[in-house]
Amino acid sequence: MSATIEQLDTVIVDLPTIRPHKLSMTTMGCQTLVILRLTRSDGIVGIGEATTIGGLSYGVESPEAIKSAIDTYLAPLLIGQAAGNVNALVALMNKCVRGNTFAKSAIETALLDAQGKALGLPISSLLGGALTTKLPVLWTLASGDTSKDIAEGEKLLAEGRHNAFKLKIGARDYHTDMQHTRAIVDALGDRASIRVDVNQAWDTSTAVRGCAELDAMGIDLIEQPVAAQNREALVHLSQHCRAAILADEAVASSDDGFDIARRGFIGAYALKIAKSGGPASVLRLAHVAQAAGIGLYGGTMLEGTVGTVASLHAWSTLPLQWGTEMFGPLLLKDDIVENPLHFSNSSVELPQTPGLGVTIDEDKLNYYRRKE
Ligand code: MUC
Ligand code: MG
Repeated sequence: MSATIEQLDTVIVDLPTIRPHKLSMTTMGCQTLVILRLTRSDGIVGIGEATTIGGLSYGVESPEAIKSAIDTYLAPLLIGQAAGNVNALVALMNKCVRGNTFAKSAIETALLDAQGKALGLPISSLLGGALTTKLPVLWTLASGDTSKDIAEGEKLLAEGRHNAFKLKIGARDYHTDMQHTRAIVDALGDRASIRVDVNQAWDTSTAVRGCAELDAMGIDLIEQPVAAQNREALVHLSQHCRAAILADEAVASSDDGFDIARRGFIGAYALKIAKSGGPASVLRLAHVAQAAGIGLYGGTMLEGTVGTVASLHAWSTLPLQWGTEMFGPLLLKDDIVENPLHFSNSSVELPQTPGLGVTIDEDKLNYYRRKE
């Protein structure tokens, strides 16, 4: 008899960051992980994770809402269902629960982890196979202080840990942001690819001016310069900048990807498992992008190790023109897994053991879990 889903257990975990992480909409001093354990009738336990950024300041689902959506709505829907058919379970979730892609992503991850363990295959194999087992990883310089960012970049270059940096701009006034970016390009730009993420902070005319100035500085990639809804401007910028424009908040589902592509967008898409509902669901968006000639980038919602590995399994099956930013675990002071990822030479290794290839450290989980 095939295994059924017996139980879903969620805990909220708060992990401090190694330094304040400044984005246009919030400053993070801690990352909150919603950790899910899905138990099957054959005794196999799959794990999943959902993260967002800064409570409700980045996405529409808070950690508390993710936990509640799983506990109250998704768990009762799934319990008793055959556990092995991930496509059927995703279709059921999408039919009965609108949106809530962050919560669905944790569940899809746990289902794939469990099924991979049952079949003795890594998740990448369940997704059709990895093109590579080493993926490039950039680092985000976002301390909020130009000289600290330069020192951090110098140290990481000297250690050989990263050779591409993303700068977070948009929180401060335009001139301060441009001075900050220019100083970092002058200091590090001859040895590293420098990219910026504006996180929707500019109106259209500021974005036209800003992208031209960033182009002149030699910035390689400009991420989400305008509001997520401002698709016309995003398309226009993609067609007029030398630097590639990366759509992040503007593109979550494959429908978003199709609409932006059909409007004539020629940049790249930041894929994130949380935006699309999980490591299998995100591939639909990737395939739309590929059909439209749009580049691919492995994006992060600053996941811990569980969510980072889940993403890496998906990214490993794709040709990524712009690499990945799966550095989330390195931004955290501690980890809740027994076998952390290996980051070196500007890349990370994809685990090859069945499922995710990650085991929870129960003591650490207990220590950092939020006591209700
Ligand atoms: C984002 O918008 O890309 C990814 C890296 C980082 O520092 O912040 C995130 C969010
Ligand atoms: Mg972004």
